[in-house]
Amino acid sequence: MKVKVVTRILEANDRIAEENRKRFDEAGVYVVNLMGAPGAGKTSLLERTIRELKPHLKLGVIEGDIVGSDDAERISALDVPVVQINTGGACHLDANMINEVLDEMPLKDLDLLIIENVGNLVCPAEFKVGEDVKMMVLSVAEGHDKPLKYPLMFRESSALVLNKIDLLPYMNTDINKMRNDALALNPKLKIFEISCTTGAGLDQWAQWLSGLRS
Ligand SMILES: Nc1nc2c(ncn2[C@@H]2O[C@H](COP(=O)(O)OP(=O)(O)OP(=O)(O)O)[C@@H](O)[C@H]2O)c(=O)[nH]1
Ligand SMILES: [Mg+2]
Repeated sequence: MKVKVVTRILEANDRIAEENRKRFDEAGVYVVNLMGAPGAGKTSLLERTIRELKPHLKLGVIEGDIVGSDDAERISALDVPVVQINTGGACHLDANMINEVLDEMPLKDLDLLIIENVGNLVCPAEFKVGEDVKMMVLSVAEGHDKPLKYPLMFRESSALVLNKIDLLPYMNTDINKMRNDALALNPKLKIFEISCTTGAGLDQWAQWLSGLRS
């Protein structure tokens, strides 16, 4: 019985995700669902990415957090359209939450919409929101055991950004193990090693991201 209920919730979510996807396609906007644990560096990556890509692409952002508008304020300072969703306790965004804010986003004017999911290494991977692709940020500070302990998000993502490589000299993290374990879970995963603090690796990431739409 419990399994049946969960299945129905996911089916209802998938139907709304399809609706969202249709609206994104009609508007011609490419949509990324960006996931990762609290503090991995999702908003920092967005700030860096916006600075790199703003001259070439029209970007928009939807921020998902349990409470507060800190992340939306950080993005708003860069002068791109942003909407903050507060889940009020839920540890992930779902398709309905996205559906409810779509009228507030100038979708037709955008090339790329990035949705920053609630900081969590598990739940966001279970819910489609209508995105073209899922991507994730994992910081080296989280430890090299994370891919094997939290496999779903690695399996669901098209790209993995290994962030905070500037901290490697101070950590016992084996970044090669992180990479290899992630690739064992998902051989198609595109992996970028970056530092939002120093800017290392950001060119390559931004170039790849901007090429996805075509
Ligand atoms: N050393 C270092 N710190 C970083 C880097 N990227 C982000 N940080 C710091 O990590 C902290 C968390 O960064 P955020 O970008 O807010 O992380 P987030 O994933 O958006 O966090 P939530 O939205 O709360 O899930 C901040 O203090 C950042 O300055 C990095 O490459 N190196
Ligand atoms: Mg954030």
